[in-house]
Amino acid sequence: MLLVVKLGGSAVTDKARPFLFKEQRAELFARELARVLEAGSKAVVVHGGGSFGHPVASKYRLHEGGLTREKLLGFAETRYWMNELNQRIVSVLLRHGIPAVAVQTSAIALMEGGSLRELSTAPVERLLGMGLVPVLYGDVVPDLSRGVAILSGDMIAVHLACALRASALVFLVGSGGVYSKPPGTPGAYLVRELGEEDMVDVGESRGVDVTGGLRQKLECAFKAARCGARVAIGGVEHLWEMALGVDAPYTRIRASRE
Ligand code: IP8
Repeated sequence: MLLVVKLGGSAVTDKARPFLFKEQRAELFARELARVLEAGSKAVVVHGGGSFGHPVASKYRLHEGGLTREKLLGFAETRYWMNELNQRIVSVLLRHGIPAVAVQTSAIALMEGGSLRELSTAPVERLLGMGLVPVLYGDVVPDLSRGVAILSGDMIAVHLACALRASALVFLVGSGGVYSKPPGTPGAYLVRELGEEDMVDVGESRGVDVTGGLRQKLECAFKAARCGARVAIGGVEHLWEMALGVDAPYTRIRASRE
């Protein structure tokens, strides 16, 4: 069994406070992932930008593209902070005995017009074949028509889940799943199962997020479900249940009936 897990930036950083890494949440993630690996699964981790990548990418307006000197500085600075967050996550995984190996996403990805054109899966497959746990991340990448573009971790995760025929794709989010209304508003409840046909207004994420929030995440989730992966969105504390398909409070994504 292969698990692709997207560790949302909101799960391990505080989106409202730049460069704040939630070490204890990352520790919990590592413990849960270790349990999944002990159950005999292989895993690929893809993490988001959170308060390391998004504020920098947004400061330089990288989502608008361009190749000026200023944009190139923004490209380099965003890469620097994504690498920093990646190191923090990998180091927590190593401390928990997980053979995690960073894969620099912008070196294996190419975009065109803001859409993913290429993402080489061979390096990831080689590492998986050796028994390692590749750790990729949302990143700023070259774009053939725009110069630079932001590639979200969600897009990477769904691409890998489909290309590598993963049995499960789990999105870990700070909110603990998909809610009927923005979490915290009166009457909001956790949606336990969601299909494309019952898409409701599920609200938008807060803070700076240059890659489109919850709606884009759900589109990625439905796409992966159509590829045949078991897809779930939930909190770090339920990673093991989501990976193995055991019931718990999280949102299960139902594949389209067509
Ligand atoms: O947080 C975006 O990845 P995401 C990464 O998965 C950057 O959307 C560089 C902002």
